[in-house]
Amino acid sequence: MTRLFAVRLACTAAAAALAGVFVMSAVAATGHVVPVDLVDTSSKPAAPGMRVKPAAAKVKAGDVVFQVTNRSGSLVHEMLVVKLDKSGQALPYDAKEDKLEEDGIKSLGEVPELEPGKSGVLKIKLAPGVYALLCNQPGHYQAGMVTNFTVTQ
Ligand SMILES: [Cu+2]
Repeated sequence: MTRLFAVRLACTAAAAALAGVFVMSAVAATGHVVPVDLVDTSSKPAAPGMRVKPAAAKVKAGDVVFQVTNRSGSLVHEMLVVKLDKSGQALPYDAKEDKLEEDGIKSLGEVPELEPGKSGVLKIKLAPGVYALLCNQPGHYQAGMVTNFTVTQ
């Protein structure tokens, strides 16, 4: 009786371990996961300004899964992925609209407007190069809501 119970426990543990392995490989197959926080002065804790904060600044080429969360207490934010020709490249700005000209930038995908506290996912295939992760809500890019993101071989 005691022995049988022990065997059953061992089987359960093995099944759980196997399930764990399957979950891990499923994640690996769908790409590198990069959590991204969108923050500003109304976030808790408060950020010094509007920022795009990826958990990693670089990732290997291939499928990338951006898990984007708007951590603002009051503002709508979004995240666009824009291919840059080189790091620090100036992007075409529409001063009237107070935002980047979306026709003039190579946006490869986005998590559109997120209300405070909301999250969204963008799955995208990225080749090696330099990218900008940015928010193009009016005024936000100028306020510093952009960061470089590097994709390596
Ligand atoms: Cu924003």
